[in-house]
Amino acid sequence: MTYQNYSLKQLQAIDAAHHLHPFTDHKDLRAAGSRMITHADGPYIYDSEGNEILDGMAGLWCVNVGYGRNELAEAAYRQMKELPFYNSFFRCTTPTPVLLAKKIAELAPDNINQVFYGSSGSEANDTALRLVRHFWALQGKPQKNRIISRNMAYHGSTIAGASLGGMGGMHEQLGGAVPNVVHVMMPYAYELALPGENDHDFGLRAAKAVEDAILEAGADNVAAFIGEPVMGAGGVKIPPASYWPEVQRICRKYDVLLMLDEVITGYGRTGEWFAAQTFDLEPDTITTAKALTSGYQPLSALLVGDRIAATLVEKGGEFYHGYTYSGHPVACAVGLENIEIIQREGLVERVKNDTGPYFAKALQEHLGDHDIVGEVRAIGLMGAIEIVKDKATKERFEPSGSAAVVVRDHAIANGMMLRATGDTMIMSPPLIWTRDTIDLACERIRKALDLAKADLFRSK
Ligand code: PXG
Repeated sequence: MTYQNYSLKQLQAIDAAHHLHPFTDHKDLRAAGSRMITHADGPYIYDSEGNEILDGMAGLWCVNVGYGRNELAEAAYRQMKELPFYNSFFRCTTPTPVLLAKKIAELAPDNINQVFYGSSGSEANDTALRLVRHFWALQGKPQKNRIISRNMAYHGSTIAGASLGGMGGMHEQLGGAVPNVVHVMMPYAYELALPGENDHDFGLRAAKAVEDAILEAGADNVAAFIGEPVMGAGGVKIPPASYWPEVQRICRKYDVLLMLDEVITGYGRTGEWFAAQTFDLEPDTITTAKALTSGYQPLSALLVGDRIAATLVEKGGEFYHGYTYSGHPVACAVGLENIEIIQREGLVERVKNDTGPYFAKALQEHLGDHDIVGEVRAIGLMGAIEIVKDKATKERFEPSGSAAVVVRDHAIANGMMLRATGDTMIMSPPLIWTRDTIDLACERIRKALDLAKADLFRSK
């Protein structure tokens, strides 16, 4: 590649002329020009101007083993030379998706032993939606096809993903969502708990919203409930401990399938291989992608529970669904190597026993008392910082969503990549972060908060 022959200005001009970006206001982008990330190593990314930035988002919630892993490049290279592609249709397959499926089944909750591949989380959720509806049709209940999801859920950006998700702006642009998906309240105590309501009771009330939606439709018409164990793009919303056990109880009571979307939480982020294990759940499906390859290759795996898988085999008949790249041998070779790295380096245990608890404590101690911080919360290596104008009343800066962008821009300028969503800063660093990296991150974020505070109150 010869991008080094181009100046930043030239690359930006070509970008503007030819490249439409995901989730971007292109008018804004033209005015600002894009930031060009050119290389990365360990926990750091570097831009075309040579700035070193600590990557608090692991790329986009995915680079769990950090950057610059030669083993992953070599696994891809070896597989490309031996067999760059063959499909898994028509009674064929190749060895790497087979071995990766076995590996994932060993790590997954006990009731899960099968895997269906795609290339993205959105594709995997499309598979999940079709599969649960197909399951009920095979059971002789084709009308049992309603899906219950939640407001502010993010399940991807294909039409199925956006329909399952609960993002209003995305629905408006869909021109017709997939029918029979409904959304209930999210378990977000910071904003939705009633005055005097404790976390436990709030969690039960949020779970009750799922039961109400089942009763409203009639259990015979509800296929499944889908949820991210911890809502990610919606703002790292960690549910109260009472929420998931109650949701699972309700699903079982009404024979509604439980679908977890672990595209963000899968492969160690919460201190277990899957957040299903963190919350002690036995879901019927688990959607995974991102950290399955640490983002080094596009790959998703829908983990399919025994009940659904057994029905496919018993009832037979073709499931008319799949992608050219389902089980792509190169992506799966990288996935296998990635999981081996996570195992070899004990990264899941490290998050659970060391860096996860340290991260939660550090955010609390270094940032929790800041004047424009309403709340910090963390689970594993996933964290959120609520930005407020007034700590006591939780009043936000106007207009909504603007303050977090100010914090983010100061953070990046000070060598810290954070993501802003609404009025919340969110973090999802690589699992290779050490206590020292966490301290450095807190230092840089504190500085960004100080600078943002000065800006935000000056402009009032
Ligand atoms: N489910 C969840 C829970 C996700 O977080 C997807 C599905 C879709 O995955 P793909 O691979 O199709 O993008 C995601 C993706 C953000 C952001 O801004 C988050 C995602 C994607 C893009 C941006 O936080 N999550």
